[in-house]
Amino acid sequence: MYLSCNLFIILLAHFVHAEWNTKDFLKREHSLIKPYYGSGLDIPFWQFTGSTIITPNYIRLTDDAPSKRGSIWNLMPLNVRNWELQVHFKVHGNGKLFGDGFAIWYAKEPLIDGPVFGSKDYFQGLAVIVDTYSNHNGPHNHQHPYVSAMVNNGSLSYDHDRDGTHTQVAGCEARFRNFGFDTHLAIRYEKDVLTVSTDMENKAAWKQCFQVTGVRLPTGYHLGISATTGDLSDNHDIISLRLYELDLPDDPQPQEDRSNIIPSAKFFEPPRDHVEDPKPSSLSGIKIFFLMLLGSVAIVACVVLGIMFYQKQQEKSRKRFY
Ligand SMILES: *[C@@H]1O[C@H](CO)[C@@H](O)[C@H](O)[C@H]1NC(C)=O
Ligand SMILES: [Ca+2]
Repeated sequence: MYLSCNLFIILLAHFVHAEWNTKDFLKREHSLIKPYYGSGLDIPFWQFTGSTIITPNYIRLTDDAPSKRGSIWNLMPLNVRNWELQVHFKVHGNGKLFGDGFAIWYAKEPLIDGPVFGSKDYFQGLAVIVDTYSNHNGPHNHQHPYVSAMVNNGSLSYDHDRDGTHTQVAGCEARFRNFGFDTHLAIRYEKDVLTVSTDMENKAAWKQCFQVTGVRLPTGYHLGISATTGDLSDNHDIISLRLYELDLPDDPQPQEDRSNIIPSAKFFEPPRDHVEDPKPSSLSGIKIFFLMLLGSVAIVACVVLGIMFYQKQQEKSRKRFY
């Protein structure tokens, strides 16, 4: 009984994680998993700054108090071409209004304090920004909290007044605050395709937030995560970061040296106030086909009935006149 129950749990776990290649390799030196501390007083391979505190069960980047900034950065450069970072986090607080949010970094320069959710502006690399507070007063084209990605070669500034919308490559709305269950976010970077997914509905399943192609990032940058509060605040807690090197048997692993390329994205979203895309029809192709078929049959039937009716009328009128 015990054995079969165990087996069931293992099978269930497999089912839940079926989406992930089991050969993907967890890189311990780029991950942050409980217990955080090694043998000494340091977290091996990681360094934290500002308001960050380490507890046995979570890493708190900011507490629910105004004007805090905290970060934690991986000191080992990530020399992996295709990877996935899974972030287990918890954002919670008492305020009716809350902010500002956190950012997950793959950046050239780690540990630099700054205005972009606790880190450097004009950065080089990738930022996935989890923005809980809407700063702009103009018309909204999305709700907050909002998850977006920004790819920067060092020339762009993150504009808080517009919530970064004019420099983002893509984004999606997401709700995750004050939930009683676990919330996760995954950043997958595979063959220059960037996919951000969330697991925030207590379903133990990933839901795609957005996917963009043509994102070029060099190897050798640093992973990090930072958070900030302003007038409004929240607890920004990280429970774990897991970095997987992706196992891509079909990828010939081009020998291109990626260490010196400049971060770039082929596509940027058009600036704010763009017209929302029409909602995709919920009808599938086959349903549309059958509806059209039904429609044509109805039209043919109407025409036939019309002709018959017309002929009847003609006959009647003939009878009347002759
Ligand atoms: C950096 O990015 C900006 C904006 O996307 C672009 O105009 C510029 O040419 C880029 N510079 C380099 C050196 O790639
Ligand atoms: Ca904001």
